[in-house]
Amino acid sequence: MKSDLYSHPDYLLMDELLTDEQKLVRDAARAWVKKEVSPIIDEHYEKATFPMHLLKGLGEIGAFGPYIPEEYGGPGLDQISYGLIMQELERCDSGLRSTASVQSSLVMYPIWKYGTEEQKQKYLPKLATGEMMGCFGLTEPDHGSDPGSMITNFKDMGDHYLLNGAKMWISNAPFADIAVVWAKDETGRIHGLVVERGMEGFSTPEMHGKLSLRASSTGELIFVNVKVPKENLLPGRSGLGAPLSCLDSARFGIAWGALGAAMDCYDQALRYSKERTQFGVPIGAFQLTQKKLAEMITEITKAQFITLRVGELRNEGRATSSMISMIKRNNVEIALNIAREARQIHGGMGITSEYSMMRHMANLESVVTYEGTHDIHLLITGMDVTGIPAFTREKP
Ligand code: TGC
Ligand code: FAD
Repeated sequence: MKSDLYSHPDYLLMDELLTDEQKLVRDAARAWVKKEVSPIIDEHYEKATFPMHLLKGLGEIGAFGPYIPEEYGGPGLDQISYGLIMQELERCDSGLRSTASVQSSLVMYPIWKYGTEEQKQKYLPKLATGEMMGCFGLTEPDHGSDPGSMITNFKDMGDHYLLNGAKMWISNAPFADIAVVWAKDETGRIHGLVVERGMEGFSTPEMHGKLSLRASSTGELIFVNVKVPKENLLPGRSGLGAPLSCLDSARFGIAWGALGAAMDCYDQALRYSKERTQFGVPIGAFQLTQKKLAEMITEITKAQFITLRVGELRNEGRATSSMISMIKRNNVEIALNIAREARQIHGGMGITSEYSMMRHMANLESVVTYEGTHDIHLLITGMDVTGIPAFTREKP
C-alpha cells in the first residue's frame, strides 16, 4: 500500500497566524485522512463509488457543520477551522470535500439560518454526526448559471404544498435522506423546502459517466406531485438571495479545499523532483523544473494569505459575497494550473494512480464549474468593481 507522506507547504510561516485550536482541528483532520482515506481513495475513484463507511468518521472530525453551535450538535468552531478541515479533505480528494461542504454549507447552514427551532432540533444533530445525510437542489437541467429562472414550483394546497419539477447535478442526491430544495411559489418567489426520502413522487436517480469527481455521488432530484408538509418550508428567508447566501458559505469552503489540492500537488512534485534522476542529476536541478516549483509555491503562498484574510473577515461578519467569489475563482484556477505542472514534473508516472495529480486535475474540472463557473465569478468581481452587472445581454 502506498504511504501518504504529505506535509503542507508554509513558505511565509502562516501557521504562526493560526490559533492552537485551529491547528489542532487541522492536524486531527489530516491524521484521519491519512489513516482512513488515503489508502482507499483510488479504488473508490476508479470504481466511481462514494466511500459510505467514512460518514461516521467525517462527523467525528467535525467535517459536518464545523461552525454549527454545540446546542444543535455541531462543534461550534470558527470559520478558519471550517476552512482548514475542507483543506485537509480536498488535499486528499475533491469528492470527499464536496460531500462535507454540501452537508455543512448547503444543508445544515440553511436549516440553521432559515429554519424553525423545531426544524433545527429535528435535523441538525443527526446531520452533524452523519447519521442523516442531505443534498441541495438549486441547479436544473435548463438553469445552471442562471438559477433565478428555475421552473421547479410548489402550490399551496391548504394543508400541504404540492411540489413539481426536477433538479440536476445534485451532489449526495443518490444517498441523501433529505434534500433542501429551492422552488418557486405561485407568485414566482423562491423558497427552500426540506424534502424527505420516502415522500411519494420524489426520486433521486444517480448520474453516471462522470470523468471527474468520481468518488462523489451525483444525481437528479425528480418531483412529481410531491406532497410536502407545510412545516417543511424554511420560513426565515425567501428570494434568490436565500440559496445564494448558502453558496457564500460553500464557496468559502471550496476556496480552502482547492488550495489543499494545490498544496498536495506541489508537495508531491517537490519530493519527486529531488528523487527522480535524469542525465545523472535530480530533475530538481534543472532550471526549468525549479521555475515550475518556484511559480507553484508563489501562487500557493499568495492564495494562503488571501484565503486566511477572508477567513478572518468572515469570522468578523465582514466578508462580502464578492470577496468569497474572488478566492473561490482564484484558488481553483491556481490549483488546476499547479496540478497540470506537477503532473508534468512526474513525467509518465504522473498519469498513473500512483500519484494524485491526475485525479486532482480531473476533479478540479468540476470544481471550476460548480458553485459558479470561473467566468461567472469573473463577472461577480467585475460587477463589484464597476457597479454594472454584465450577466445578461440583449437577447440576440
Ligand atoms: P441578482 O439579481 O444579482 O441577485 C438576486 C438577489 O440575490 C442577492 N445576491 C446574493 N445574496 C446572498 N449571497 C450572494 N452571493 C448573492 N448574490 C446575489 C442579490 O442582492 C439579489 O437580492 P435582492 O434582494 O435584490 O433580490 O441575481 P442574478 O439572477 O442576476 O444572478 C446572479 C449570479 C449569476 C451571480 C448568480 O445567480 C450566481 O451566482 N450564479 C451561479 C449559480 C451557482 O453558483 N450555482 C451553484 C449551485 S450549487 C452547487 O454547485 C453545489 S456543488 C457542491 C459541491 O459538490 O461542493
Ligand atoms: P451553464 O450555466 O449552461 O454554463 C455553460 C457555459 O456558459 C459556462 O462556461 C458558463 O461560464 C457560461 N456562461 C453562462 N452564463 C454566462 C454569462 N452570463 N456570461 C458569460 N458566460 C456565461 N448544483 C446544485 O444545485 N447542487 C449540487 O449539489 C451540485 N453539485 C454539482 C456537482 C457536479 C459534479 C457538477 C459538475 C455540478 C454540480 N452542480 C450542483 C451544478 C453546478 O452548480 C452547475 O453545473 C453550474 O452552476 C453551471 O451550470 P451549467 O452546468 O448549467 O452550465
